[in-house]
Formats: sequence, structure tokens, C-alpha cells
Amino acid sequence: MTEFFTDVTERIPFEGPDSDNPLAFHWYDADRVVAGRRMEDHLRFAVCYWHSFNWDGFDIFGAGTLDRPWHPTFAPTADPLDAAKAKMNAAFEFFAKLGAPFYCFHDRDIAPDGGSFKESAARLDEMVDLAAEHQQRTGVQLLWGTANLFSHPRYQAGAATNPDPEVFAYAAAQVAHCLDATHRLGGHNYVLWGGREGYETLLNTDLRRELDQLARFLSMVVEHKQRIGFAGAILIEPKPFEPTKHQYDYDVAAVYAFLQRYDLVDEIKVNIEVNHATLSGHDFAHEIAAAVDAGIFGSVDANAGDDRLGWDLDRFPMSVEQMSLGMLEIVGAGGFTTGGLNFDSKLRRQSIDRNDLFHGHIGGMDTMARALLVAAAILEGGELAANRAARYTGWDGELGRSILDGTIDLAALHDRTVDRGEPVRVSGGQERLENIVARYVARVR
Ligand code: XLS
Ligand code: NI
Ligand code: NI
Repeated sequence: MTEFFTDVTERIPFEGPDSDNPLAFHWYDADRVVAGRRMEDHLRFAVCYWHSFNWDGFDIFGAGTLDRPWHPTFAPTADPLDAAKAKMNAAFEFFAKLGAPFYCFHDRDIAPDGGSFKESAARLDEMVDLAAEHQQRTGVQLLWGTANLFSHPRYQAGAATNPDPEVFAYAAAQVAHCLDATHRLGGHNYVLWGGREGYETLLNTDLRRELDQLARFLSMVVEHKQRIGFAGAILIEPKPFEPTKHQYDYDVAAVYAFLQRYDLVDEIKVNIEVNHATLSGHDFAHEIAAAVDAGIFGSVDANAGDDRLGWDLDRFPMSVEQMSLGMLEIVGAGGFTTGGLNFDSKLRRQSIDRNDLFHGHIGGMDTMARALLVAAAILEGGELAANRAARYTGWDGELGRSILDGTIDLAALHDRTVDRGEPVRVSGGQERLENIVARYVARVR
């Protein structure tokens, strides 16, 4: 097999924070035990096929720039399956050299559209056989598979939420096939991102019908999962907008309300993407905490946005502090089970060297590894937990308990308050707490 990433001949080593080698890990030390688990098992890193191998660097103003010789932009006359195989060789070479334990794909990332459903399905089957061999050879596992229900023109008005049941049926067939493929490859999860499950205007949209359709679609996915014996989790990926103006899966809270309404809450969890959280006006940590609280936390797409650009930029994560606050919620809740950290992250369009894909992932993995160390140290130090608990001690006293257990009512609280002075105010201490976090960020090794 001819190699693609020829500058990197060995697996990327761990060399520690003081190393100047740009093609080494400085923080991610797979075997290091942190809070009772190996780093690799905590972080469960996945490389995303889509952005890293399927995207040629095009944007709405210009053509592809990246060095992706299998892409139709650069190989317009190549046989699509040969190109897909070359892409897969390069992808698994990369996963293995990086030392990522997992990868993720859309059906169309690994197998090009064949013009008809039948031909597309046959191509997917062929590529899945090949992926199984690559997985076997490299030991890399599938974190999740997903069907692309947003790129093809047939999905212009959505897949499950399309006004035409023929499109719903097509999408259902595509998911059935992709879920089978994911099952065959031992996938740990199956993701549904509702890229076009939303709307542009109420002038042509029946919101209630579309929500009912989406719920029926998801119930069918759950039924199918059970029928084929797929043991992984089904995950919805919330995103507030882009490509549609109003997306139904706006954020974790909206997804949770939807799952409750349609009685799906025990069957489906969420895949939280950091920059989708930002776009919905939340912190990453908030979305994690909301999902943990609802019992629907599944997995994470670990990317980041840009402070000044309000779209899904999908940068590799570089902010240790932002990620530490997210990891604090994840580790505090007991860590990942089926999920992991998928780099749904893109290079910049000008990052055209083959090694840039390593640099992006090394930076992202080091950032998340350092965030894990910070989170574990904060949890072990216990100051934040003690502070938080201290704020609520009143609720363990007589008044707090009698409010919560219902022995005191509104009128009784009225009478009680008439005779009492003002409650004593105390500081929230946010700056002091932020300084504690900053201290951990600075000190962990
Ligand atoms: C797009 C989404 C997509 C999903 C998988 O914004 O993040 O990459 O993760 O379809
Ligand atoms: Ni994503
Ligand atoms: Ni995204």
C-alpha cells in the first residue's frame, strides 16, 4: 500500500510538555492513568472522516485548496470507487499514525453516491467490507456512523420533516442501510444530525406535522436498532441553525423536551458539539450539564467556533480553559460510556500541507488531554464542589426541607416572612472561583 502521509513514518509519540517537536504529543499520554482511567479510555478520541478526508477546502467563494487527490475536484475522471478506496487507505493510515482509537463517518463520506438507491447501497456495502478489513488491520474502531441526509438535492426541504412522504421513505431507507453498516462495523453509536430538519418560513411550513414526522422517523430508527440487535446508542446532535434558519433540535433542552413529548427519552441521547452550543447561546459546559441532568448525555463533537464569526467554523479546539470547564462536567458525571471526543473539526482553507492534518489533531488532542488533567485536578482538590455545596446549605436546614417536602405552603411562607428581616446576602464569589480554575490550568503537569 503506498503511503500518503510520508513525512510521518512512526506513530506520533508522547514527548511531554517541554518537547519542541511539533509532531509529538505534549499532553496526550494514552497510557497515563488519570482519575482511575487511562487517558485514552477517558478521552476516546475519534477522527472525523467528513471534514478531514472528504472536504477539499472549498468555500462558497472558491474551489478546493487542500491536497486531497482522491477528491473529484482533483481527480474528475477517476473511477469513484477507486477514489473512495484511495481515500480510505489514506484515512486509516492517518488514524493509525495519529494513534486515534476511533473514527466516524457519514455513509457518503466513505462511499460515493451511485446515482440510484440500489447502486449507492451496493457501493456502501463494498466500502464497508473494506473498512472492516482496515479496522481489523489497524485496531481502529468506529465511534459512530451516520447517514448524510442533507447534501443531496432531494433533501432540500428536509429528510424526516419533508412535506413529501416519498422523501421520508428514501431517508428511512438510507438510515436503515447505514445503521446496518454501522452495526456490521461494530459502531459504538449511531448519530442523527438534523441538518435540514427545520424550516425557513412558516409561510410554507406546518410545524406540528413536521415534528410528528420527525418523532415517527426516530421511533422507526429505534425499532430497527432493536430488530437488528445494535447495542450502541442512538444520538441526536443538536444545532440551532445552519443550514436551516430554525432547526428543531435547537439545543439539549429542546431535544429533551421533544424526546419527552414523544416518549423517546429512554431510547435516544445527545451528541453535543462545542460550537453548536456556542451558536445556541450556551457554554459548552452548560450543554453537557443539561444533558447529564436529563440523563441523555452521549458523546461530544469537540471543535470550537471563532469569537467574531457566527457560523459553524469547526476549528480544532485550542482553549484549555473552555474545554476544562466542559471536561469538568463530563468527568464529574462519571465520564463517557459509549461516547467519545470526535474531532468534527476542519483545517483552515490555507492549511494545505499534508502534515497540517496532524498538527490540527495533535493540538486538539493535547488541548483535551490538558483539559482532562485540569478537570481531574479540580475534582480532586474539591474547592469548587465545597464552595457550591456551601451555597445551598440553607436547603438542608428546616426551612429548605419544609419547602421542598411540601409541609409549608405559600400562605405559611407569607406569614413567616411578615415577621422576619431581610435575608442575608452573600457573595457569589465568581472571580475567586475563576481564579481557582486559572490556578489549576497553570499548574497541572
Ligand atoms: C454539522 C454537524 C455534522 C454532524 C454529523 O454541523 O456537526 O458534522 O456531526 O452529521
Ligand atoms: Ni458534528
Ligand atoms: Ni457542526
